[in-house]
Amino acid sequence: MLYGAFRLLREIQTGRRLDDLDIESAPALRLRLLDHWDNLDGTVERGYAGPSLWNWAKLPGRIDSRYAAYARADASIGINGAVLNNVNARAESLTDPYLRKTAALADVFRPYGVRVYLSARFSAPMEIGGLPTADPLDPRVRAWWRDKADEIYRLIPDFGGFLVKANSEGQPGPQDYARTHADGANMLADALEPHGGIVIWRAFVYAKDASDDRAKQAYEEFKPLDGRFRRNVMLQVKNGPIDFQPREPFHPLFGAMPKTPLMMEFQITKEYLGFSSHLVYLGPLFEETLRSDTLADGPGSTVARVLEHGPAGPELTGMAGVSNVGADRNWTGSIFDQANWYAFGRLAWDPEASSRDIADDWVRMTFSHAPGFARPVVDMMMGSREAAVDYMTPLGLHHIMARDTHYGPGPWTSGGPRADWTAVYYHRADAQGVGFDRTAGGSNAVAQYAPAAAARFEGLGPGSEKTLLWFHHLPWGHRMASGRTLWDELVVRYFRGVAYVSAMRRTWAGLRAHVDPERHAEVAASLRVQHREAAWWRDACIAYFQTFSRRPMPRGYPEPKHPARFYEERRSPLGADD
Ligand code: BDP
Repeated sequence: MLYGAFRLLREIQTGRRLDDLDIESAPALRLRLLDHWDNLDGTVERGYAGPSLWNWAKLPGRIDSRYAAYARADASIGINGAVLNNVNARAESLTDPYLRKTAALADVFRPYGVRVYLSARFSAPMEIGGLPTADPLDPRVRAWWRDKADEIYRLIPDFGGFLVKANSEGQPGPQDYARTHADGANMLADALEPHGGIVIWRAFVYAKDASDDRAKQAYEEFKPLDGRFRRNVMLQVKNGPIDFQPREPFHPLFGAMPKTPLMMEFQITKEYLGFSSHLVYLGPLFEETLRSDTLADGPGSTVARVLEHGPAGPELTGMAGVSNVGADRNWTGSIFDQANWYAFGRLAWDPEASSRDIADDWVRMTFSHAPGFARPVVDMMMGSREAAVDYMTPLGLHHIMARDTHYGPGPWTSGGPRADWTAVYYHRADAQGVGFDRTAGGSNAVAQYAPAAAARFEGLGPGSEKTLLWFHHLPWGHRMASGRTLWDELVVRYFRGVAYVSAMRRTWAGLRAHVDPERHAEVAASLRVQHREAAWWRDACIAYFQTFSRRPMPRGYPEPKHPARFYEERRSPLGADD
């Protein structure tokens, strides 16, 4: 009834005919979750929409009316679960006062079919339980988690379960006790099982002593554990093997874990895609991953199919999105970022849906049905992600953003605590060429894919150009499908990305008559910023890579205004005069 009501509203709002309404629709995935990276102090990790929506200090006494509005928005696009706290979790969220706050939110969300989940800190039995260990095989630890689960379900009978980031980026986990990820996940699963709860264990791990290639680590850790998890454990895998980059190949665990239910983790908040100041519609990114063919089980074993047909049956299927919601008045930091929340929900319901159709619905419901409006706006949105790839990380480049903030260019980033937190580790530019060799002659990460998929990535033809420098280190003079050299092609792509943003500004300026002045001006201002910053990315990256290639700009393309050093020293976005 709930979803039917919202679907009817959508038909009305998008102006479809209602007289012969006859729609059947059921979600293809059972768990459609938002992961909030919200901290108990009100900050949001990688959040660009203001502080957290959850006012922990005032809960449970004061219930902000926006909690219901949030749950209603989730329900309207089929989202049925929310993990309330950051995966870099604090044990406090499992104490009695915080569980009561969580229960108050659960009460508000329940009528909208949204269950609450919590990120669980693995060492909580020590930090708030007074135990000397968090070893998952220690009977006291097991008993502590069982009691904790009982306590939670007394307050929240439909509690969804735990999300866990363990032994990753300094978080505690079972490996601290020489136990495996399966030992840790199964211990929590046993505690939740009597109540019907589940454990969502994250595959985003990479060891302290980096192996030769960070992209290989999740597979190396988890592939041997396939089939070793309890029946109520899901493994949550990021879309790509590194970390939510503008473009990554699909994660090699998809298709490689036939005995383990896998859940997709997308990032809706745009940590690496210009925060909430760049207009980047993520629908095509999500769609590209979901439609990638793992070829693990013959042609057609797309990532979407892997998610839909998990080994545990329909009950344990799902998709999670790292939320972009905050306390900003527009919820997501910008109006167009609402489309990313929206597209996530629609694709979690139907991973085979078209991101263009979804954008079209969103535009009509958000702005206007006027003829001549939706088409150009949808076109503009559909190309916006490719444009960001072009002006940030074309041709398979990745992880060349500024350190820590992850905002703006930083291809020169080197040194510091770990090589795999730098940019030079990933692009490997030298006088000969650029790119990370992940073929058999290099790290051989490509061997983690099914042979037919690996062969595709190993190819150098036009079909592999999108991930070219992800898998190959190639000479600057390498001949591309376009007939240009790699160096020239790189420059052309950087310019193409900036030109797209300039075209978006023109399109938007021409649509003034269809949008109220406030929203029109807000988007126009933001596009202006994006334009300047796209040029910043372009010029900084070209100037930097030119110090290695030592090649001239292709004919008709101007040199960057400044030498590479200028961009390196100047870490903030460029001003109008730069
Ligand atoms: C990276 C973020 C970091 C997160 C981590 C994760 O930079 O803030 O904690 O992923 O997913 O993207 O655990």
